[in-house]
Amino acid sequence: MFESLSQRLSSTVERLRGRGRLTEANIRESMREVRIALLEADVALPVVQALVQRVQVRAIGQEVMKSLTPGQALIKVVRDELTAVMGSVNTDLNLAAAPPAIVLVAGLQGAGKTTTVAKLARFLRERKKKKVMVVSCDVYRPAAIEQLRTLAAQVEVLFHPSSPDQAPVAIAAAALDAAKKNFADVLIVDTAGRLHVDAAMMDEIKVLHAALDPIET
Ligand SMILES: Nc1nc2c(ncn2[C@@H]2O[C@H](COP(=O)(O)OP(=O)(O)O)[C@@H](O)[C@H]2O)c(=O)[nH]1
Ligand SMILES: [Mg+2]
Repeated sequence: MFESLSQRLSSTVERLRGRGRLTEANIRESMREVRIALLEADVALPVVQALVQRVQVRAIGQEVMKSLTPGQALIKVVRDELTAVMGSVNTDLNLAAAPPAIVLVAGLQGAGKTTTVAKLARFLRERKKKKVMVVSCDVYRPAAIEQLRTLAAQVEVLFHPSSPDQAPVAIAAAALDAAKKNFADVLIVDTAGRLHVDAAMMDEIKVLHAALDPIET
């Protein structure tokens, strides 16, 4: 994301330079570009607003306006603030386990877990050359399992079928077995969404976690 944003900002800055000095008005204009780029990159609106606000405050301050290369200084401010939002350390997935490495995906309802399972599966297959299997332990939401089946086909990874009448921990155990038999490098386990206030569902995820002993959750 930073690459496209950086490019966009650079071209805005170039345009501004053509018109002479960086001014408060044209900094505001480039902030509009930043805002659009972030929104297009699917960053949540409150996050975008807070970030643009912080960049703007710094951009019209000494740091940028008095810099010999204001355009570059502005880009640096944006980069700093983006880094602060996204976390300054980029940690890779830890898959250094005896295969299959198990990734358990847990979270709130509608948070994007199933989509993330598919994106991660594709990333691991294409970029890391891993043989990936996915399985759904979401036996609560109608069509949750079918959703993952469809996505697995799209991203061309192995799909371990499950059904709503099975217990999640039984599904997990069967999938682990299948992953081993298929020599999968990674097994990604999708789960039903849950709230921390739902004690039964929280117990379920604990049991799943204990049964699978995932390397990443
Ligand atoms: N805009 C946007 N929508 C997403 C993203 N990830 C998932 N969604 C959508 O959010 C909805 C819920 O996603 P899903 O993966 O089924 O969430 P789950 O309930 O946590 O498994 C679906 O309509 C997805 O298409 C994302 O990164 N950006
Ligand atoms: Mg889901």
